[in-house]
Amino acid sequence: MQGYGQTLKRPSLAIAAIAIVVVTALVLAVHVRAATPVAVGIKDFKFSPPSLTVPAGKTVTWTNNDEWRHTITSTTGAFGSTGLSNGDTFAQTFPQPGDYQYFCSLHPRMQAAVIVK
Ligand SMILES: [Cu+2]
Repeated sequence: MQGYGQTLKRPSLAIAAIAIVVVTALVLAVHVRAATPVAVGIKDFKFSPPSLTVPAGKTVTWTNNDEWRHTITSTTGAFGSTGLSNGDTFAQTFPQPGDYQYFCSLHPRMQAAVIVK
């Protein structure tokens, strides 16, 4: 009789364990998607990615990974950073949809865009 009881318990424990794993995976997947950083890197005199599309309301963070100072300067003057040294970051929130072109004021050939949908 004892053995019979154990065979009944084991499948329900296995199902519970699988359910916990599945729910945890789903929660993590949703969390990772929501927390996906909207980031632009600066390296070798380039913004990467050169064109970034984000939903309205997102905050984009730039990080200077270069040995040279760079700025994030809007072509319309809508936003702009000071000179960023290696490791410095600059964050800008984009509440309104639009095509936001920017460049580096120290190296004007460095050009990129944030497209807000
Ligand atoms: Cu620059």
